[in-house]
Amino acid sequence: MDYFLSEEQQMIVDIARQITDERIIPNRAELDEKHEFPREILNDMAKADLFGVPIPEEYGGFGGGCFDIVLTVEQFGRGCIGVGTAFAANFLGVYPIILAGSKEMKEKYLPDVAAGKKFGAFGLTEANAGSDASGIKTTAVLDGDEWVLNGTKQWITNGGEAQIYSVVAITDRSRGPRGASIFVVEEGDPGFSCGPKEKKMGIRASSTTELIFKDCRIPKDRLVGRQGTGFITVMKTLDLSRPGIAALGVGLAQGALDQAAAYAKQRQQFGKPIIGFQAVQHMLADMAIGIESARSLVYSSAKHIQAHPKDMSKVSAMCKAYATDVAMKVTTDAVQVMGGYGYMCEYPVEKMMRDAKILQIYEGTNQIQRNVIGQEINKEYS
Ligand code: COS
Repeated sequence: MDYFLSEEQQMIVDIARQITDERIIPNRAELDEKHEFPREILNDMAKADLFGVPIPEEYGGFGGGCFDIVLTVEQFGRGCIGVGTAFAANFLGVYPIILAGSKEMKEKYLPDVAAGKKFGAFGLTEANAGSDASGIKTTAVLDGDEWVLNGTKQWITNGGEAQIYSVVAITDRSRGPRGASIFVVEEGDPGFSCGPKEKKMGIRASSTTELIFKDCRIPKDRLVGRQGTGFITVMKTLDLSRPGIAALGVGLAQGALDQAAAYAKQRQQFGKPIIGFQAVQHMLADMAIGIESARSLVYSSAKHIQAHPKDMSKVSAMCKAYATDVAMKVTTDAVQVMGGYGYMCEYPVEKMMRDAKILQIYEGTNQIQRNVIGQEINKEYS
């Protein structure tokens, strides 16, 4: 379907597509098998200036919006959402600085992020604070000119690989969500370490670790925005980032359909290619309908967010939940179309199906997305 992309948008898609075809697809099976972080591929993305896509122009970026990042990430998702997650989670780590950081903080970090020299991660989740984002226990206490952080973050994407961590900590427990603040913690800060890499069902190319703060001391000016505004910035960060997760889902589902359709054309049973059987055709047709409707919703949501940054929550949650549910269904059906071959590791669809599951879980489960949508509908009709 033609989405009438501008010349610049088409250029982003073409560059991201080339990296996906030449660098991600040929290496994805090995990265998955070895649980290997795709450092070299990320360097290629940096050389192609793709880390600058959502960074404002005055800080060395391309000044793109949510739609531009969605187009980029969709391509990477078609190749491997482990690699795509490493790329996208970098921005999740950097959005708090873009949304709420001071000019000095932006000048310090954003040019290096745009150049791909520094990489971001977002430290929100804890052992007992996942869906309940306001339940975090990590604390930050001001001691002279330094903040002292204590606590442990769990399942942090890009842990151990990033240089810049946006970490959410409680600065005033009595104020509930209004008592959380965000801090930039840098790799090498005293008292900060990362746990070992987690072993995961899928997206094994991406790194997932704990972030451990033991009397971690950071300068006073690493507070992002004003004290106590952390929860709101977290919510806005997630609103801005979730369409990227949705786009990973669209790309992944497209990659799975490409595999299933190509297989169905060459696989012969009962004397003809299985694509000639209506049962298979209907499965492929449903996959195509799901993908195109998800893509349309993700693109229009991203454009809406770009145009109406104060009205992100509902469309962001809708496209995240819908596109990632589609990705789970399509990858599962791709394995079904390919039968026994689909289940074997030598074909990519088993990995795609394993990978798809995380999309329905991270950056807010799809149940939480439906809560967000439901709350917004409740407000609209009150
Ligand atoms: N943008 C701006 N402000 C928001 C917001 C948003 N999207 N969502 C909530 N807020 C504000 C509310 O307006 C409220 O402000 P006031 O204190 O002025 O009333 C405050 O934040 C608290 O909101 P609420 O009471 O709705 O918070 P809850 O603790 O009930 O949490 C959900 C709501 C479930 C939406 C939130 O916890 C959430 O998104 N959870 C999922 C987190 C997640 O994605 N975890 C995975 C992280 S992987 S990186």
